[in-house]
Amino acid sequence: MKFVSIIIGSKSDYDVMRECAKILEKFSVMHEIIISSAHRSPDRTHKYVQEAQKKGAQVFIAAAGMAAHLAGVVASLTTKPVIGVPMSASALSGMDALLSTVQMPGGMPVATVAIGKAGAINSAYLAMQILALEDRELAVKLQEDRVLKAKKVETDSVSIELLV
Ligand code: RP5
Repeated sequence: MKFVSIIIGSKSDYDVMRECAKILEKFSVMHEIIISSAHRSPDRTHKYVQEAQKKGAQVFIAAAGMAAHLAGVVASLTTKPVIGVPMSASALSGMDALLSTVQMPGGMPVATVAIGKAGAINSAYLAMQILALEDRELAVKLQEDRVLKAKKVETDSVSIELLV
């Protein structure tokens, strides 16, 4: 069973990362979401990544805030693509997590998306774009979504042009 694995560092990340799961649900892409921390539960994180790979995880999405090492740790445990989502969870508004997530050493990539909600959403889209390389049906759905987005720009524009 092929699926997308979403790992969040804390329950406090859930509300934002729900946005990621919602997009995957909308496109009927199989996924699972668990809480596991690079710092607070390192053994659980290691065990989970190994088991998820065996179960069929194709892409990992790892979201964490503050000194966010979760995505990097996941990347160290798998050669599947890892997408990191920096959470805004401290006085630094996610800049800490952004730098911790994006600044991986050469040869250990984490595809890092934007801080917070936009990143959560884009992590789902990026995961689907990776899956769509070998899934024609999903590729067509993503293309149709782009067409709808472009149409929405036009209808939104018309709605405000009429107000002038
Ligand atoms: C990180 O620390 C988590 O991913 C979360 O974003 C942040 C704060 O965690 P809590 O103290 O809210 O559990 O590990």
